[in-house]
Amino acid sequence: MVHAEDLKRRAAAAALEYVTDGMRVGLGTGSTARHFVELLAEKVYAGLKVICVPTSEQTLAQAVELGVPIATLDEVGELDLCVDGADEVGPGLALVKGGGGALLREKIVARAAKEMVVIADSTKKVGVLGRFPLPIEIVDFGAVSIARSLEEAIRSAGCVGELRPRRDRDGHPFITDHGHVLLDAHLGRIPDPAALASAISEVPGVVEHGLFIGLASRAVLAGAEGIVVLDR
Ligand code: ABF
Repeated sequence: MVHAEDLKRRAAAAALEYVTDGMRVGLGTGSTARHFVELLAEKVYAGLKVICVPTSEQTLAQAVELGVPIATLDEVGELDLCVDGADEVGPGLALVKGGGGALLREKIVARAAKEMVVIADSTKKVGVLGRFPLPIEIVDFGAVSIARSLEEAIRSAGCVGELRPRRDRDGHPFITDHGHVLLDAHLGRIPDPAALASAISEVPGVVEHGLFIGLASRAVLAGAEGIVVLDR
């Protein structure tokens, strides 16, 4: 049996082929993106010229440590490519992201990129999104009231389930890189991701949510049988 880490690394390695000299590249967050940054660093060491924008403090630290050239998004403006992991890859390359808590920057970076390539092991591919809890980043002012409005919004989009505050390893509220809190919507299934995305976005106090719709242009999925590339 192939180990999940090997599959993630294979997906990351396959996505390297989309990176060419001179590109401005968004770097994702999570264990699969971590493999990508490691492999990209080897290419940079061998002479590839890129400038990268990390999607989290974690990825920034890794890139700096490995000598990958870094800039802020405002310094580079537009990106040629963004390579990031996902928690679920659904029909039409709609994604659930944010299990690592970096969804806000991930979405800003993905939106600023001409192309977003998702890298994952093939178990992330699903027929219906929602088994993985959907992260929702909110401000902490009026969090109880925001949560109540969110529950209504979720029901209005045809979903059932429960909202739970995300906790860190010490049991404290999880605080994002931008100082917000996260709620996880345990829904089981999301029959209409676009309807849910707009219902959530309409709730005041919501900063961002982990549904990425129309952003990924390609998914590189690694399974025991090899690499499968899906295009939107
Ligand atoms: C990030 O990393 C997230 O949006 C997603 O939550 C996660 C996937 O992590 P992994 O690659 O570790 O499965 O891209």
